[in-house]
Amino acid sequence: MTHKPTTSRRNFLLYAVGGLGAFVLGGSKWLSSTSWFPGVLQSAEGLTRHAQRWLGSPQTMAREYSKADIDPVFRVNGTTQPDTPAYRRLSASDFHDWRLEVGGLVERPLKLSLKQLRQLPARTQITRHDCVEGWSCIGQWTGVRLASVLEMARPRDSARYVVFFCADAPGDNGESYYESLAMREAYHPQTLLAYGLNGQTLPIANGAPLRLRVPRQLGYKMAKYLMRIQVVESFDRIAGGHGGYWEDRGYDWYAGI
Ligand SMILES: Nc1nc2c(c(=O)[nH]1)N[C@H]1C(S)=C(S)[C@@H](COP(=O)(O)O)O[C@H]1N2
Ligand SMILES: [Mo]
Repeated sequence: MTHKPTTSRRNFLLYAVGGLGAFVLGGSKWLSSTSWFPGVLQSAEGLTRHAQRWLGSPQTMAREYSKADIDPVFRVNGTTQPDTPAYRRLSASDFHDWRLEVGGLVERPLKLSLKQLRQLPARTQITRHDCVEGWSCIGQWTGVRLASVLEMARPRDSARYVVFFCADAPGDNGESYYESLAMREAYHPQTLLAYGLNGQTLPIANGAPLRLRVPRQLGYKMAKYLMRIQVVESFDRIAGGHGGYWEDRGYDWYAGI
């Protein structure tokens, strides 16, 4: 598999770490007053210190586009309708009973409903999706930063990767789609757990109820139909051991563009 290099991606802006600090501060006030996750964000200062372990130096931002650039129909690819009884049951009730599980090397494992995720501070971004197959598409994504969810779960010092497990098993051997990101990419301000596309609820074909958006990476990294997130030190013993469904089939794990 070859990666089509994209040349129009050089319009990078520098991201200042302070930006996330300010966001976290704004969010913590609200969070500490809710009952569904009491006392989790003790102080904004502690929170920022915690995140800083993973943030490191400033990161580049993917280009963000204007509303006029949005493609009227966002193309779909890979699984467009997970074909399992469990997923069908969840979608039949509009994902009311769906929960995002967050576990592994975290101090506080979580189970988050869509409602809870929607109550967290939201981010909307218009970015371009590049598939290795050679097409791209611009869409407006709305969701919660993965950083916010990780801040609540509090990854342990040994954490190195975040692994995303999906509801669909696209292959003929029943292996589920999954993906992984390094902690630094996971905390990137544009890395979203998205529940909205172009101002609407995320359609099933594009990964409802929740999918990953990592705009500085190729399309296959952006896991759809998220069910579980696991923080790990190594993905050696997960599925084929290469950190993703397509990586186990020969794609590069690092799919930066
Ligand atoms: N769970 C899951 N996630 C997935 C896939 C898939 O088949 N299953 N395909 C990937 C690929 S190759 C691409 S290009 C994008 C397609 O997302 P879209 O359907 O919203 O265009 O999802 C990625 N994430
Ligand atoms: Mo893709």
